[in-house]
Amino acid sequence: MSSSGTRAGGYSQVVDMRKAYVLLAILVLSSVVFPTTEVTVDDCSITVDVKVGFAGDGASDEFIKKFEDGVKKIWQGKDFTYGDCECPVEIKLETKKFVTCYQAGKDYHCFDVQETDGFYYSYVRHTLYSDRSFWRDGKMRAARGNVSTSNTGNILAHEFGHLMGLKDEYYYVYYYFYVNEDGTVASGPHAVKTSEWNGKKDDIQDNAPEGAKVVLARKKDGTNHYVKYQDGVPTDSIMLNIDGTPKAYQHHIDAIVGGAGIECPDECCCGNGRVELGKGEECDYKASPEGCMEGEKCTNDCVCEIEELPAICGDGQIDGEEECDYAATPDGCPPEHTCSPECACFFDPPTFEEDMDIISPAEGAVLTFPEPVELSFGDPSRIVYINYWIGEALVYQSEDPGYMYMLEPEMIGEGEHVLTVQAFNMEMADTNRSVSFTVEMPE
Ligand SMILES: [Ca+2]
Ligand SMILES: [Ca+2]
Ligand SMILES: [Zn+2]
Repeated sequence: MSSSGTRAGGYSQVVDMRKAYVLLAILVLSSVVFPTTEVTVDDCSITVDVKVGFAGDGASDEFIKKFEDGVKKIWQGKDFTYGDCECPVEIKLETKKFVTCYQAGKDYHCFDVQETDGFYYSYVRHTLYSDRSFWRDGKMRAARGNVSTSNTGNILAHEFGHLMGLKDEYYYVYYYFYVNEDGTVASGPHAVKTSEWNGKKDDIQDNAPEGAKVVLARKKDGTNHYVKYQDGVPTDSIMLNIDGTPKAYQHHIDAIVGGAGIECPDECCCGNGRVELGKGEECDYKASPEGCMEGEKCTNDCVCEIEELPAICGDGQIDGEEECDYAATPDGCPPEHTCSPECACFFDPPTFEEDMDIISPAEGAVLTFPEPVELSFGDPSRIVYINYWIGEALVYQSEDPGYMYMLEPEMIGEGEHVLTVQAFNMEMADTNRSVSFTVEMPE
């Protein structure tokens, strides 16, 4: 499989009973947290955090860099997604150097790295190959492994796959024939998985034709098993083949994230470009068509809403972004503001000419007692002084704020009169208001 004579290999763990009890005790004690590999979902993003330690002669910074580069090439920056909603999946690696893997404890997976130029089997010793689940609440317990400095980046990326719970996608098989006593072959080649050989050995022997015996096919190197690839897996899958340019595939991500029991939340489906009515969506704003009825629009929350027509300035309706509409009554602006042709309010105080009114005396009033003239000003600061006229006579000039003037019936005399109030501004422009009144003298 590998031209360098190095193979990424699985490993079946064999422990004696005493060790098994120790292992069980450790598992019970550490069943709360297994933080070496952890899969978490935050909002709609899924992260796989893997913590890997290195110990041994070959655990140099240079080797760790090679490991990181191998992982990067195969597993990182790949736009992986998970689930119907296609939540983005990111794989992160944290590395640390230890004196021994014992020191790495439960917090890190750990590889013993051998310094060598030659042949070396790399493997991960893991509960992966037992029936017991290695995931607890999206967390995995620490695995131990062996690698060497002669391993390629691809091999290291393959072993890294095991640290995320992936199994090998190749397996070893025995090929055997039934051979007659005279040496002639009684059957074509048969195959059985290496792991099954011991259990089936007797059956295979029993099924031999009378007088025939089982002969194992032998490879040139003297071993008698061959590598088989798992059906349906692409031949350049990293968990199957470490030669050439292997890749990580979607089925790996499904196995990692799904195996850890993580789900991509249904609400994450909004915006993935597919309308998913069963996942709380009425529509999807990235889909085409969006899935709404005519005249409706899909919101960012994937709900259909009646599409707002653009506001038209001057149509007499204040709508949309319009502050006001100059053709509407009222136009929608606050007092002393006017609606512009662009339907925005602007400050528009009354002009000087519009600025004054006589409130009292009222038109046609009858005066018998002294009465003050009451004026109103929109903006008194515009007025500098005021002249009061009775008929043609200037009777009073006021510069005081308030501009008070008292009408005295006795001084004015009986009969009809016209009061004219003449206001001047700073530019000496003037405006005036008049009112008619009658004076009646008390008897
Ligand atoms: Ca969707
Ligand atoms: Ca309008
Ligand atoms: Zn492997």
